[in-house]
Amino acid sequence: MSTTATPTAEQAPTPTRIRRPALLAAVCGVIAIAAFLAVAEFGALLLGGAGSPLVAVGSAVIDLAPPAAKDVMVGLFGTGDKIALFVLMAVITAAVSAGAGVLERARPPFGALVLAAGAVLALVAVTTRSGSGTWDGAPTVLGVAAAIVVLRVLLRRLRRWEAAAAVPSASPRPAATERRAFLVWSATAAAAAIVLGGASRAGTAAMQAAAAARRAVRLPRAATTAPAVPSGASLDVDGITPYVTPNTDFYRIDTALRVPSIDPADWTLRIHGAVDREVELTWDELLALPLQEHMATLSCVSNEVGGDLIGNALWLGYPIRELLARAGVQDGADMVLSRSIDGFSAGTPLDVLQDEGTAALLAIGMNGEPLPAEHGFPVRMVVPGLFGYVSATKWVTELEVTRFADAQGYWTPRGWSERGPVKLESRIDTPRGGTSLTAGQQVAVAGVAWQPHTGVKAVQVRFDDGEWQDAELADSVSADTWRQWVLRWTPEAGSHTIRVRAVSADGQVQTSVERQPAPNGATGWHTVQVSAG
Ligand SMILES: Nc1nc2c(c(=O)[nH]1)N[C@H]1C(S)=C(S)[C@@H](COP(=O)(O)O)O[C@H]1N2
Ligand SMILES: [Mo]
Repeated sequence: MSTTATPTAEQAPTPTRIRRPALLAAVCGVIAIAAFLAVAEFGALLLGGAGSPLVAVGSAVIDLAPPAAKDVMVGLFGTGDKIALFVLMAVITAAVSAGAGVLERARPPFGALVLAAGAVLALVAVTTRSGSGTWDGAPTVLGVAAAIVVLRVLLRRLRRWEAAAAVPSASPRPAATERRAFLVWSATAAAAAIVLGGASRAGTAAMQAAAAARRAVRLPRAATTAPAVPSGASLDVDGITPYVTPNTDFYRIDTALRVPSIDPADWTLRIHGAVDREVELTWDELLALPLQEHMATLSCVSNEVGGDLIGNALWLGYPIRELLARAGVQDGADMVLSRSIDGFSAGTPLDVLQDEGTAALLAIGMNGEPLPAEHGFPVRMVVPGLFGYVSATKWVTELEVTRFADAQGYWTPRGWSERGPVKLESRIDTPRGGTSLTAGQQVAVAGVAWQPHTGVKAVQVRFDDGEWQDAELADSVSADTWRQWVLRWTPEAGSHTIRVRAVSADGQVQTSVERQPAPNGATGWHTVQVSAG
């Protein structure tokens, strides 16, 4: 072994010189913009397809382009002009972001500022689109934040590599290690952006396809139509909840981060478990069955006393009882676990679903329209008298006949009761709490009361510590819906407490006991404070 060797010189790696650091910085800029697009498209997907800066900027460019430019584009590319526009935009964006990368390496934070300036332009395009919503700017903001983080992280790796390559001894790690770290970070960021962006775009496309499929649906006529809503079901009182809730105002509760997109052509319902024969039903088969219209009030177990997680709609569907009969339910079963395409499930008592007198529907229509996407398109369940969490599975694809002892719905292991019959409740819609009334001037105290499937036969109102007074009750089409009520009242000067309670058709008086929604529904009297002067 030679003793004259100089170990330090041998161990020091030869500087791995970076030939084109500016080019690498440009690549970092392009990866950053890919991260921008990926995060923004993902955000747009979560917003239900709204707020995509890609789409908004494209549209803005089309709108703002002078006619001459349009003529040139159409002349050059014909009907491919839109695609050509996107390609052109992509080239320009890539060039600008490459420039931002180069600038950020040379003069931080000016590269990041270029990205931010681009995002501001995108934001203007997104927020000035007709019909844009409050949150539509969020994807762009999140996207540019991601882009700046990616750019700065990658350029830091690049600088460390440059430093290690230039002065090997000054670096704690050899240049080859820094080089590998830079490449791994860049490749990971690029791959993540491509995967997230691609999946998000595909998701948006699927959603738009489902929306188009929904628009193409023509609901069949019901074999059994619901009775017309009598005019007496709606009281003429300002501020009272309408008897039928318009779809756009109907409360929405679900665990879906993103509304499932289902093309009805691909939808099937599988009925299995403790049955004699499995049944599989397609959309076309469902539409060909004799459908039934039924109005029913749906409510959420999480509704607080006085809350608005409740709505009343005309549903169109097929009785679940008939489908269960077709499958042949076996002895010993007492529950149907319905599953949604997104993993939600509800455990509904079998006897309720089989009951001749309960219009438990596999519904496809809501107030004369196909179900809105967020209310379960193409198919959901509606079971009068049960809270939604144990019965109203949206985007339903599976009914498993089973037993409460063997299976649980989504919310049961999460602290909510296995069974969820709707409780007798009533609500004061008007006057609202805190209202200042005029003493001596008559006002309508009014609202709604419900115990779907049982029905409400009386509503009573109490002012301060006075006697309970019977309110006037509006009509309803059946015991499955809520009823409006009103009591005319002339307040004296001073502050007043108004309480309401309902009496069910079977004679139960709504309890005053105050309970929280968990584990099986809130109780108590809705109370509002008003003043008169
Ligand atoms: N797939 C699915 N269906 C679901 C839910 C859900 O989270 N996922 N929530 C249920 C609950 S808790 C309620 S109250 C009703 C609400 O129906 P709506 O959003 O149409 O008002 O849907 C039920 N069906
Ligand atoms: Mo719910």
